[in-house]
Amino acid sequence: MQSNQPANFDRDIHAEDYAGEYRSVRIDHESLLCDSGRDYESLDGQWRFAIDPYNTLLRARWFAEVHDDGHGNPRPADYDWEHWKEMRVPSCWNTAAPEYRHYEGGVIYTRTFRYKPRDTTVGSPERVFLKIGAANYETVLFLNRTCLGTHRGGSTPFFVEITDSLSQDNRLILFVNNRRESDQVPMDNTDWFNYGGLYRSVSLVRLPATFIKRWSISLVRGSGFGKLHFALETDGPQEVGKARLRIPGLDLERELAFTGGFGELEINARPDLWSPETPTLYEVEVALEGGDRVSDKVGFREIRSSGERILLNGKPIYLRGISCHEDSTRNGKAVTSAEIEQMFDLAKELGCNFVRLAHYPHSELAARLADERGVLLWEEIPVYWAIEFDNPGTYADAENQLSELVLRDLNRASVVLWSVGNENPDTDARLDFMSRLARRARELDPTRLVTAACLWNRIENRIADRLAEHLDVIGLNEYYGWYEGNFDDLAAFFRNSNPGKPVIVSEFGAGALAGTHGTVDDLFSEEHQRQVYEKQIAVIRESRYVAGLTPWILIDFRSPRRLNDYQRGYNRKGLVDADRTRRKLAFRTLRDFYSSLT
Ligand code: GCB
Repeated sequence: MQSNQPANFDRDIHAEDYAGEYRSVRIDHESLLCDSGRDYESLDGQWRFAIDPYNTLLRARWFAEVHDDGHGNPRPADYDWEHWKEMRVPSCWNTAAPEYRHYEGGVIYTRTFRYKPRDTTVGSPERVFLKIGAANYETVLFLNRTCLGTHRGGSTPFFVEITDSLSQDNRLILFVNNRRESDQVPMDNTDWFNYGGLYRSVSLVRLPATFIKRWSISLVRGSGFGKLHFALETDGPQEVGKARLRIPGLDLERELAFTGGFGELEINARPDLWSPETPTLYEVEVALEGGDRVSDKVGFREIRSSGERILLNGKPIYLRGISCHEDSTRNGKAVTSAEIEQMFDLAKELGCNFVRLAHYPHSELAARLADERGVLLWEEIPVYWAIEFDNPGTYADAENQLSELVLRDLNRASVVLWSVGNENPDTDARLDFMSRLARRARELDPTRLVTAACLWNRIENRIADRLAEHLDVIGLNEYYGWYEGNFDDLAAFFRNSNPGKPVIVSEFGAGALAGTHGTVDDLFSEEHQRQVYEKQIAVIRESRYVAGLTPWILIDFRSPRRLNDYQRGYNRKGLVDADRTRRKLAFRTLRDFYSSLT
């Protein structure tokens, strides 16, 4: 207690700065570990759950489980973990029960688990980490009465070392808060539903004292597809040692020395190239001498831009794409692997070789499936609309989310574009903010292209955004035929623009309620949506510098901003309805266009 506090100060009810203590230990991208090929112990399943709208777990330190008044007398507790309702992890609470549908704020998840150290033959004790696949938006983590830190960002994974906090019987508490705030990324206004919850898996992983923290392998750009770059980072006391890289499919085995926990290597190799037509993946194994080992399936491909073209493996490629949200009527953002497969099935049925995963990092499973199925991906962070570009804390949050996404998916051949934002006003503060993000993406990953979905200059009716100079590919959102009524302006728009770089039309579209028919002039009819697609395609296909498109959007999605009688809480610009059963007329229009290109 501080000395200037009154004698009757009671921390539980008077301390309004209670949150600072939890936020002082940040869990960020530095926590990320390479995942693949490891044994996980799942902590998914039924947890105990309560909504905590006043953040009392944090204010009154419930996690400390103190049940006396400090003088040995019992004191009542206002929580009762084991009698709380059950909540399945992973899931979004909004879809779990009607009473939670529109809840935004703090919730408490808790469960117990048993732990016994594994017998280790290597002599050194094991280290134990928790992985949280994703929790929206801020998570404060407690194990056995101790706070282990706070993570911000609702769509990326994070890890926490729990070795020193473990006992045989353990209580884990996660305080998850999805309250929308103007200084967050995204901020409080978005055109999608703000699902809450521990909506990706929670697991435990045991590692040796020194382990492989991260590794990456990729084709060296400009090497004529004949060189691989391999990099390795270890964590633990043994900072100098040897690692072994094996790619059995290439008959390749190399030894690598690491010092200071880092090592890298260039290797002559000529793998079969990964592409949408031939999504070849190689098993890659990495092992530390006498210790840790990991493996993954990796594809090798080169992506770059040249003039107004995007080149995949040295050849121009037209990106036949579609935009997608991570949303299902049944599970919200906690999409199942079957639902992700279904999304790719629909994209494939359209003839797509490319998907824009808007507007935030989707499940890492999406990129894994895209690797296997030969779908190129645009991945994005939720720097959306008017976030606080002049707020350094907001920048730090955005940069951290970008770093977590890039580090998570470094070895995914499908991912070819990092998008640093969507539809942001062209202010000085935004230019500084987003150009720094573009630099950060390149620093973490020089092998891919950087983009953003930009707005156009409304006064001059052309592409003109100061951010463009910092991007490899300009994403362009335009809604001629929907928000902008006059189609003639669209042709003029493309004529007026001379971007000097490849452009992806990252959005166009029109709302239509599946089953609603009318004339081409009836808004929200399938016929009107189809006409918008026909007219857009007629102009876009003639453009010299358009290297691809991802119309908005594959599947209708929940949006609390959409309240007219056709919408009823859904954005209806999908080519398929929210139930994923009915294809609207425009589905065929886009499919026909894409099939004419192959
Ligand atoms: C946009 C946004 C997207 C919206 C869409 C719409 O420009 O990028 O998030 O959902 O328009 O439907 O208005």
